[in-house]
Amino acid sequence: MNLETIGKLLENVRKSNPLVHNMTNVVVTNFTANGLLALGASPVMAYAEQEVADMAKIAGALVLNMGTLNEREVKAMLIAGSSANRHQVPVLFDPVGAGATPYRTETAQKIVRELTLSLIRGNAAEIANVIGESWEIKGVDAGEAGGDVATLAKAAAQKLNTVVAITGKVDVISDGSRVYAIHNGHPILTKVTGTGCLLTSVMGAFAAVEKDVLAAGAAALVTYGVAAQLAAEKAAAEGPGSFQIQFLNALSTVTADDVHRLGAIEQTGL
Ligand code: ATP
Ligand code: TZP
Ligand code: MG
Ligand code: MG
Repeated sequence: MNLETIGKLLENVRKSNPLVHNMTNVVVTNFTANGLLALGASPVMAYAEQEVADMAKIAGALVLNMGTLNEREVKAMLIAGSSANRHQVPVLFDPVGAGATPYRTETAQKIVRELTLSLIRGNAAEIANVIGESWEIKGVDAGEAGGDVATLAKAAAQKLNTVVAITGKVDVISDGSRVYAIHNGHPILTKVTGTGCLLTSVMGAFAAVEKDVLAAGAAALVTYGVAAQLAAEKAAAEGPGSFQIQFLNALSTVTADDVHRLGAIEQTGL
């Protein structure tokens, strides 16, 4: 995985304009659609159990996000996910708040049990709770308790037989054998709600154009972090409101050249 390949994948997303079917939460819906549009993908949100199987099968990727889950939506997610699985459409999962309540933890574990997932992205606490390990979580935000996130990502990828990304100050991504660490991003991302959720959908856009899900996921993490750095240069001092606008702008203008200049990815020794 090198920065040239990542730049090419970014250009492929823009050229292909992939349709990304999102079943996401009420907090981040508009931000997610705008972020995908800015990047060069084509977002659609669809939830009705009568149509999700049809939408998922024509999409380049399906993104399931349980941020504001309810029984009707979980049922529809399983219908959409099994349609995507039947039609070889990659399914990505964001287990928002897994571990915060028993209902969230049980639902996340049901989704990983019943669907074949290409990628799961969350904070460390969410990923730990999906695989049945306890890790402090406060609402939907990662707790303070530390731990080795690279080891956790690799173990979770092996246990769930999928690519696992854990984000935070440093992002890690593993397919169960290789582990990459990405040192991009900016702390002000934590002051805008939905930056994790949008990232999972951006990973969906990359997975739609690249079958190697580890490469697609790593490329999305680097591109997203570099865009955040460019936006922060312009707006971090003004605060999260200005940053959010500049971040959407940066997703639409970030280039392969920026990725080459600022991207920071390494394969870990694990
Ligand atoms: P949480 O609820 O714990 O904030 P999340 O789902 O919002 O999780 P994040 O882990 O915040 O997801 O990841 C979203 C983006 O923010 C990623 O690109 C990540 O690299 C970046 N990020 C998060 N924390 C930092 C930080 N301290 N410094 C730099 N980038 C960060
Ligand atoms: N509550 C339920 S979903 C949600 C909140 C605040 C959004 C979480 O978004 P992110 O991307 O995990 O910060
Ligand atoms: Mg965050
Ligand atoms: Mg999140």
